[in-house]
Amino acid sequence: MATMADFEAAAKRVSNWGRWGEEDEAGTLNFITQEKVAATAGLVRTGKIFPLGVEFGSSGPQGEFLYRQNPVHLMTVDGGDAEEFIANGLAWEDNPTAKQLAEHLSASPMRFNDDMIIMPLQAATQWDALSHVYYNEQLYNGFPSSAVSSQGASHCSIGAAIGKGIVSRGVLLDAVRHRGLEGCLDAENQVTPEELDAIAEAQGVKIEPGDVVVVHTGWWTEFRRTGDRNAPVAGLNWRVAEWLHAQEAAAVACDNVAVEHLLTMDVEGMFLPFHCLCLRDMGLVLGEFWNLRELSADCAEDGVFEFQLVAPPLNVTGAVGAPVNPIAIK
Ligand code: UVW
Repeated sequence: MATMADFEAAAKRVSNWGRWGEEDEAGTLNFITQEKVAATAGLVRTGKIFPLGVEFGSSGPQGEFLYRQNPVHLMTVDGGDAEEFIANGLAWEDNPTAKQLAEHLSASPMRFNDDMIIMPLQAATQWDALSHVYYNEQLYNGFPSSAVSSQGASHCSIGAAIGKGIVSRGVLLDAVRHRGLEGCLDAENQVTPEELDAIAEAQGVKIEPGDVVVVHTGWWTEFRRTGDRNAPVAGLNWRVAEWLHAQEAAAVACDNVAVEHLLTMDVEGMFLPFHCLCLRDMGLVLGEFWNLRELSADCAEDGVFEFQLVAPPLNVTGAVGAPVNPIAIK
């Protein structure tokens, strides 16, 4: 097992604090330049679209921990309400605007439906903002952890990512197919930097600065097959943070719960070391619960592992993470 001294040395090596200025809150998304975005247009060759967002609903992946639940979706209005309202009036009769609405509805066949959703922003397909995870009371770029209060994050919220798109070249590294598996990676067997190099070489693809690295672990496919929310998570080894730093990647995303491997403590005294290095030291956002099944099948078929990735997070004020429906376009 790695020691805290190993972790601290790695943190120093990958640190991007000050790299884009003292006030920077966008971190490695700064690698996505205007030229980089323009070049993604050339990656669209067939017009095939792969929505990578999973469904936000009651059968989602949450539930094992009380602090995160699956979305609760409620209807607040449906067409039948109008009939009831027109027929019985109720308290809306006291409100002139509502009264006018009732008159319009009764004079017209038009009806409408409205709904609302209650959910943790981390419920399903999401980006972790840079304020999501920290240690030693500091966020990315040295902002104090007190920047996150009951009012939300005043620094390093998901809003810092909004201005950057997120649009870039996405590259799929398919650990499942590389290991010759059909389903999910063996949870004991972490994805290492060396394996990512081997996958990239075997796929004939090279990671370039500003890329969003997307790693297929098969977890989502396994979850849909078994419904087991607690299925052991195979993911990236903590040392992959240094690998991403060396590639100058803009972000990383996986089809699993936490991007990183969750089964064991790999650094003595530090839980979620990959999160800590990526979010807090490098300033690199993490994408979780991405559905890579169809994209993986298509990439295996045509041998093209790069695509235009369009993945803007929902712009929630002060949020430490946000839902996203990423689209890969080939
Ligand atoms: C934690 O659970 C802390 O992080 P994540 O949702 O990013 O896996």
